[in-house]
Amino acid sequence: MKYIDLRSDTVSHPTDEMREAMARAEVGDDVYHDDPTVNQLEADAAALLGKEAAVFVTSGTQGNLCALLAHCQRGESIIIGDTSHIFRYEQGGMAQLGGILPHTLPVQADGTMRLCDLENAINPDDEHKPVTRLVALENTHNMAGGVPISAAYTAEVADFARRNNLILHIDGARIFNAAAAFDVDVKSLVAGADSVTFCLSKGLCAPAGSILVGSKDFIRRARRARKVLGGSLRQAGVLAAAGLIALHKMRHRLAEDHRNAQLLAEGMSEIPGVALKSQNTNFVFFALADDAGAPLDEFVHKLRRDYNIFMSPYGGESGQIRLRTHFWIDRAAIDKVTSAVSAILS
Ligand code: TLP
Repeated sequence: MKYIDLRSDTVSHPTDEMREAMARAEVGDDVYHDDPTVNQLEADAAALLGKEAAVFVTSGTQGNLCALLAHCQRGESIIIGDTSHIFRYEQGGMAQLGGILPHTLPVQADGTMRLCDLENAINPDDEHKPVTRLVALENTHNMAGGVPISAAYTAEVADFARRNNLILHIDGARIFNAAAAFDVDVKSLVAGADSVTFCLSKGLCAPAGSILVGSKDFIRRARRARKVLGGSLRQAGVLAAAGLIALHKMRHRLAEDHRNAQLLAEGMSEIPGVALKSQNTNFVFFALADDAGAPLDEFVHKLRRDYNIFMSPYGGESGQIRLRTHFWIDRAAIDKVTSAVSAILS
């Protein structure tokens, strides 16, 4: 990349190996289940997460929406974190298109919801209330700063869901970052979940596409939801070919992104005028100290104009800047970033 783009891991480009595999991909019409590359990707993804079946979807947003539409009826309610991506950044698709009501709970600093809050959020069998159908977790938790959610906590929520006849869905857009952070088999992080969405783009570098996994019957219903959302692709093998490399190769290098995020955080924290806020997995957040002498927008503008470095002012009033490391951010890029920030703030 000619520039250093830290705004998100969604900005990562496909690797050369992916582009070559895409050019060579065997394809067919996936609506007829005829695309061998998509079929391979779905089978491998289901096996890797320990579920019966999988469906390739266009995006994380579509995967989450297909899951909710397949699990819930109109007028039903789901329990979900108030800072979850599904609630905050997916345009309320569940309500717009599925008539599903979100019952939000506060997300704690570690990305979890308290079990007592979960218990209290289930509606009684009362004709005044929507039926509570599902609980959703997010791993890693984006707005909590990329914090990974442990297998132990997920198992507790899965147990809570089972006891109360609820479905557990995980928005695991970055579930492989969580697996890398804990150095565990990803199966352990999703063992009790009925469905999981994860992204092949973002840190895994595929140009597009996500996967939704679950039981065979659930995936059959999710495919129907994908169709009505216009997400059923034809010769999608060209994308799935990159997805296979994401799944089998790129997930093994995510710990390197986490180490780079740590180096970036350390480097930034030594610069006068920078107040480091947090670092988890591949996420780094910082603010400018009051005496830094540079308003946030001007700082971000100068980095882009003078150094080709892209950063994202995050969350408006929070006054923070969010950085994400990914495949295209190496150690040399991190050195360039810390030098540029020092120069601007000096
Ligand atoms: N998140 C994007 C933006 O939409 C905020 C980002 O830059 O982080 N779940 C989680 C936890 C996500 O972070 C995202 C993307 C999604 C779902 C949606 O994935 P896409 O963009 O593929 O629809």
